[in-house]
Amino acid sequence: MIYDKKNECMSREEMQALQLERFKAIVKYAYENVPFYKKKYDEAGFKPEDIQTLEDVKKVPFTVKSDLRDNYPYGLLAVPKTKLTRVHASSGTSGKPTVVCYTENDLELWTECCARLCAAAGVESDDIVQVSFGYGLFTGALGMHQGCERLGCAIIPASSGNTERQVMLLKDLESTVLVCTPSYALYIGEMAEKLGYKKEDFKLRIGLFGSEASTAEMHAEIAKKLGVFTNDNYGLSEIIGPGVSGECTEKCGMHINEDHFYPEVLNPQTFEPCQDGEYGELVLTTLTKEGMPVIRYRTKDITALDHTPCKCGRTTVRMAKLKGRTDDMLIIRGVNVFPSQIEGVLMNMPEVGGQYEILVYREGYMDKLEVKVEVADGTLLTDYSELIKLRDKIRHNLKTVLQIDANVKLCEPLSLKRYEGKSKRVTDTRDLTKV
Ligand code: DLL
Repeated sequence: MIYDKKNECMSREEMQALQLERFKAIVKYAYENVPFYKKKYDEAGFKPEDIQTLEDVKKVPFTVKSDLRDNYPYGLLAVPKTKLTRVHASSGTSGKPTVVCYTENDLELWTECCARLCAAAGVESDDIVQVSFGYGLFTGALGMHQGCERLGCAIIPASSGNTERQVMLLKDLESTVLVCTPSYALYIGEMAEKLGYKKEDFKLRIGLFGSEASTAEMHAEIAKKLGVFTNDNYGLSEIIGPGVSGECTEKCGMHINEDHFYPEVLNPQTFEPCQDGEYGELVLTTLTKEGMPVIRYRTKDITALDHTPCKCGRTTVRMAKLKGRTDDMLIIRGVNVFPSQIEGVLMNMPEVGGQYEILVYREGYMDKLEVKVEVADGTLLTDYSELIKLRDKIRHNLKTVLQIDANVKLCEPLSLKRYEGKSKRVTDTRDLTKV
């Protein structure tokens, strides 16, 4: 079902005209209402009137994560605090969280954008939706909750954690849609198996997964365990939360709600726009947000755009599954390695399970890569020669894709750490300040 035909199926000309009109307005609005933008633009010699065409967008200075942190908590508001109706925050790895604020209009916009992506994944009003994201400051749970509620679904606000109970709820409450991170879905699937359930014991039909990178191979693994049609959807707190983009049932990229979020994919070195299909850094502008407009935000997420027509009938541009982030790309002995490449190799091998850990460390002056992965069948651990054979096969497959040697460690099933939210699979102990 196309939730909002008028806005999801415009011609390119109509969309560009709308984007230009909104871009001009939001830049002017931010300049006039947020001292941070006024100062930044004045210093750069940029004036809102400099934007006459969409080409001119490149003249606008970028906004980066530290701008949000430096203006903690309310420094980027374009409205008085009294006009706010919700505040969320992203956890961040160190120090203070990044605070994001919504007015009533922003909440309405957010709900509509999430409703669009849930409908695109096939969610319908009869569905029973189990939201297993952590409720709280994190935008994932409430954002998707609101979107599915708007479609008329019954919502089970399960929150994350207590995985045995998640399985019980799935079964007893006959949930048809599961909302969580892909890594948590995999864990729930494993728990269901451990408790003796088969996928046929559940009524699940759709998995709405997002908030962290996942490969097509991982989706296939989840589909096998839980019997769901898996959907990938993307967003970030700084921009709005979930609802920026999501896959339709064709699964050929995530449709961006580009009437509200203007996307650019730029070469991270030159900042020149990438061609369709060429990977670069996603830069997003909120075109309609009122409480906290964010202009040309460098997401650090790496993706590529696709303007070719989609079979679903939506005309909105699609972004490829994320390849990773510019800051999670590992440079190992000079070679660029994305954790998603390692995941792709492992998930293609039925002999290993879905969980893995990546360790990068330095021995003397030499970078080392270690990949820990669980064997799918625990009995293999007693057969030394089979184990060596499997280890060498994984090493070979990794080398083919990564071009570097990895030390592979095989572990018992269910022995690696599981995550109830975003997973953390990479540990890099190198001190990169010392070369
Ligand atoms: O994770 C918002 C969200 C919640 C999106 C639920 C989808 C579903 P943050 O916690 O601010 O917001 O994290 C944003 O997570 O910049 C990406 O690096 C990563 N990310 C989000 N969705 C995806 C995805 C939410 N589908 C950061 N694939 C972003 C890969 C994703 N990475």
